[in-house]
Amino acid sequence: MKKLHLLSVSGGIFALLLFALLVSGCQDTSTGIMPDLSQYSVLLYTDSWNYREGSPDFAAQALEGLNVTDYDVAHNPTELANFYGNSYDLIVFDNSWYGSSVMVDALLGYLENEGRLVMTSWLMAGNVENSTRDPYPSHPIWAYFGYSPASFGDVAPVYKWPAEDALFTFPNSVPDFSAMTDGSRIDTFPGNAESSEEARAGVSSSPTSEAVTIVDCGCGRHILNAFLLCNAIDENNVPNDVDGDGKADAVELWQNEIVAVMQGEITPAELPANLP
Ligand SMILES: [Ca+2]
Repeated sequence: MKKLHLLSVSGGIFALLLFALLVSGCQDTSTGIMPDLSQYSVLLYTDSWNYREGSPDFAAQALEGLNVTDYDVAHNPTELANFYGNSYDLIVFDNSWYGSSVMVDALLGYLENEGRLVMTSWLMAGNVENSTRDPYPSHPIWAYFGYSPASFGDVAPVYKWPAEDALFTFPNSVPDFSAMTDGSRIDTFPGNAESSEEARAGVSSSPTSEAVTIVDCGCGRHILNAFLLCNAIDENNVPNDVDGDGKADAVELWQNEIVAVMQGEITPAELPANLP
């Protein structure tokens, strides 16, 4: 009887250990706190390829996967103008198309109001195709990320620096973006980072303060992807899943970036109205 009892106890301990191992394998809780995002006011701007072609929109999927189901949405500068003057806890800006100078100025004002923002953008190419367009590459908004646009080009791999950084491990384990498909002839904007600490990824396999394509502000409130996350698809529009975990890699990175900027006490900030 005693032996059976010991076997039963050890079996129970083994089951507990197995359960703990499975849980910890699903989510690494040692690198951050999972915020309850359902309580916050969120604005999504998306004009991504995916949205425009009727494919799954990665940023929207990321929000909904984080229990953000009631949020404002704009798909172009005119729709965004409907929300000027509102305050938001978080803005997710998924941009791969033309913008407006008012729109960029409004986002800058939101950052000046200490707003929280995760952004992927094509606006660094604002004056590339037509010299009469606004000079977005020289807009002061980029300095808020500790980033300055330096070049642009076709789709290129994006490597994590370093791979074990919490930005790439919590709550999802995110692979390098090595299988993206060309969405336009201008897809990637390797730039210069003010400091190596703020440079989180780039187009070279080893870290450098140049050729940076993911940069944060060092303030914990905003992150810029200087490449088009909507290109993380194959030629048949199937989302990239380089790490084979069954989840679109772009959704995984959006979620990690959102969770990274939603740590600590959250205060809503105004998206300014009546800009000059
Ligand atoms: Ca994946």
